[in-house]
Amino acid sequence: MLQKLPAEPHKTKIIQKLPITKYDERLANLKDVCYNTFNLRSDQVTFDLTSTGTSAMSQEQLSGILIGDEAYAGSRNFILLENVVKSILGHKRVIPTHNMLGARKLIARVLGASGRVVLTNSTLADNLFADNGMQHVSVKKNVTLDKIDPVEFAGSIDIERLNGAINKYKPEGIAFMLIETCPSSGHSQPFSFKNLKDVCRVAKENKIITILDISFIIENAAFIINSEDGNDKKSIGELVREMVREVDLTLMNAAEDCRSNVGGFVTTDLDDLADKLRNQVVVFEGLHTYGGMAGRTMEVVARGLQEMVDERSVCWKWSQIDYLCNKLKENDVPTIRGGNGVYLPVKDFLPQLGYEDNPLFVLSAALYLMGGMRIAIDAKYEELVNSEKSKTLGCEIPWDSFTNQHLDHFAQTIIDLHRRRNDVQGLRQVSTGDWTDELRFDLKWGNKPFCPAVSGIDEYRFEPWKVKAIEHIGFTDKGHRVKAAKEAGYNTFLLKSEDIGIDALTDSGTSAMSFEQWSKMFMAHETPYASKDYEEFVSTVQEVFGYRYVLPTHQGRAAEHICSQTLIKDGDSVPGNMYFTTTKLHQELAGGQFVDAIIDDAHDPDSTFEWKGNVDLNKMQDLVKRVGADLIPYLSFETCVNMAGGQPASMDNMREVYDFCNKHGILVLFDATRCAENAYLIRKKDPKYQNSTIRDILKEMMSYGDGCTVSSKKDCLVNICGFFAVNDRKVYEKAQNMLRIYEGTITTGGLSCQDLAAHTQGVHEMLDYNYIRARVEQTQYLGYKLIEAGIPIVKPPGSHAIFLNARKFFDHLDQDEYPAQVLSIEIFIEAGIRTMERGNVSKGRDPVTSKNYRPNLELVRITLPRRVYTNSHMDLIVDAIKNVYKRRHATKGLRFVYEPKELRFFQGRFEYMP
Ligand code: P70
Repeated sequence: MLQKLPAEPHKTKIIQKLPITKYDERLANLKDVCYNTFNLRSDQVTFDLTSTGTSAMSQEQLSGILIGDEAYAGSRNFILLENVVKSILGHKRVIPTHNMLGARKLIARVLGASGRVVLTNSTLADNLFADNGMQHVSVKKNVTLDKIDPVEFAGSIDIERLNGAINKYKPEGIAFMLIETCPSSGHSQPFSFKNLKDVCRVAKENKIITILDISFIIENAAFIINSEDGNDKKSIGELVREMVREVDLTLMNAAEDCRSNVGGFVTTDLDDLADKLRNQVVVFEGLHTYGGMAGRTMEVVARGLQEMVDERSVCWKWSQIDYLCNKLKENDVPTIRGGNGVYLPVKDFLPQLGYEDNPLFVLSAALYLMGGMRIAIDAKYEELVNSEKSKTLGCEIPWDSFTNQHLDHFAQTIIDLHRRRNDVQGLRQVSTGDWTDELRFDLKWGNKPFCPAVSGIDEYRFEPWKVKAIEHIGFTDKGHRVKAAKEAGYNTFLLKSEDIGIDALTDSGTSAMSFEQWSKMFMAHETPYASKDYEEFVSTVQEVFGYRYVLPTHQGRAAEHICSQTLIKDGDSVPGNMYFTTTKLHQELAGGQFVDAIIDDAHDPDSTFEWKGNVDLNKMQDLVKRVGADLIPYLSFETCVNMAGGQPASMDNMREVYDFCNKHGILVLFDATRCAENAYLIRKKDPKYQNSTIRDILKEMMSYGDGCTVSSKKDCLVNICGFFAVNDRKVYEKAQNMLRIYEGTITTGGLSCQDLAAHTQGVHEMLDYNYIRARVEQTQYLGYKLIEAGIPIVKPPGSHAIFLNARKFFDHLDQDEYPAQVLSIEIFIEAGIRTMERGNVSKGRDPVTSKNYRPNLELVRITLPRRVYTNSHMDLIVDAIKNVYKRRHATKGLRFVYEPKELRFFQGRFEYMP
């Protein structure tokens, strides 16, 4: 049996922004294309619900794009494809083609002949075979729509019909037998393995060639494993090979289960047939070792073929389609569960419409209008409307491209439409044309609205991006994790990444970049000197942050080093709204002393005050009184304060603090590392800003300061980079010298131009309200779910991380038994989730007494990378912590077995107390 997965067995590597449209725009777009969704442009469509060429690739597949051997003959990529076909499918010969039609073209030339018939389980005639004079004869089992159920294997061939057809047309009159895996013309229903074997036996007895279209072999195999007796112990890989062994030839559309964008091939073990096919390749496709595919495409296809039998990814697609299907069924929406998606029976949906009202096109147009979804109709019109296929509209779900939040949106749109189906009217055809892409429609009743105006997408609750590339994550069992934890000395810093399922150690440098960022990187011109990428980096930071001078640094602490050395002199006091380790260290190295100036609420994990990042003006006042403003070079003002739990400061506080500092000649320098998150929370919590853009809010925030240091590895959505920006020319010049000495040239700060280019794009993306909303709301989602479960956390939930209160969690442990360390390692052992200790271990020992500091806050930080994990992962984290909480009193404390003097949290090793 295939296991149901609660969350993706991968993380997001690269995202692409989804086009978000408004109802009125969609209505206008629909009118423009005369209600034919085929002709909508991709930037008008939020969700293309076709699986063809739209799946997310693995990062290994994607990187294959860059290692294409574009040789005309004998390319390395083809040799790889041959080897993978051998190992995954078991066939020794492969004939590459540019796509599925290329493959069918070869078949038609070699095995087809005018007047012969094609026996098949497809219910729709193949246009290419028809054009070559062949007749389509469906021998599929007859199953009425209401009886369709995957366990029925409705894609099977009816052996009686098959025998009847063989008797009628005689083996000589039959070109070949074509068996499609989960055919879309049959609502993506599978055939059974027994049926395949029976069909192939009959074909063999009659010397009829059998061809298996393996484009959806994984979905078909999954059904067999899950519901056909005697197959539940097989792996997907085994079953795929067994299925292929039954037939003479296979055909593959590589844009389906191989998850390429394009490509195809034919495979066989029959040498003379392979030779004939090869001779046709050179006529129609290309040379026999590339067949009309670029070398890079063959690389992507080969890697995809290798990966498609990965059990976990199959389990996830299975779980996703079940998830969508169950949501619809729970809401009484008539739904057929197909291998490749859910299929909506048109008649049940729109019973009031007749044939002449074009109900299939109506349903497609209505789903676009209500939810931005496109389910295009692509066929020969007359044949389609007279076929089984036209009875349903298939919402295909590509591999790994959409999250369950997207699926929730699809479900909600379909449910809404179904509830109000009586308000939908018909379309009349106003053009002629043989093909559906040529058709134009108009409303049947021009004076009535087309369909109900449900807000749907305008109030969406999903990630505003789709997944373009994924990275597989470590999946281990508990026994393995217990071992791994012991080997790592019960310290999450010492765990190997390959043993981690969900990595919530940090949000620093761990973001998924967008395709837009990658494309800007590729366009950069590398030079250590002055460059366009540097200029764009500077002008973007100037424009967004509002400061005059900008210096790139390789990351945040380099900016802090330069800022501190430039502004602080020996004996200075540097107030800040809570310390951060690197910030404080650089202030001290420059001869300053850190003074905490955050409001008291920030130190109380149970205070629910909404601006726990605020600076306490009384503390500032006291400091000025105590040391004098002359010894205070600047206030270090952190946005969304990390160590306080990702807590924001209010705009009012920033304004008042700036006024105060100005009056005393004290500069305000922001640590604006998490500034966009702070801006979002201002918009959310301060009614004065509810209609402002993130860009405007950030600009105003920064106007209450004289400069900033930033670790761009957080909000700016890059994996490396930082900067120092400041208004004062003298400070800038001093800092430039530091940059030349310590970091690199003044135009790169030691970075590559690619890094600068990715940063420029990242800064624009962080200001996108839809993005930053999804980002912060994911953290809030996790926080409130934990609160609901009664888990003690720092309140209120912040922007980048949730902090567990380990002291309360393990109330039976003494702080010197390191409860936060225990909690972080227990969460790993429970579910492979990596978090960070922020308590007694991190704080260290008092050098005078050698005793642990025993800080007030004994916390475990669950930090969320940006755009990487989904809410399904969040649910998994919550369940894991709940389980640890249940057995908390049986959990023992830890003690050091190796304790380094400095920064002991990185390298320290522990053992459980006896
Ligand atoms: C984290 C990271 C980095 C950071 C920060 C703020 C508010 C500056 C920096 C430094 C990484 C980290 C760093 C030290 C100890 C543990 C973790 N925070 N200001 O995970 O920037 O790393 O780019 O040099 O949060 O919170 P950089």
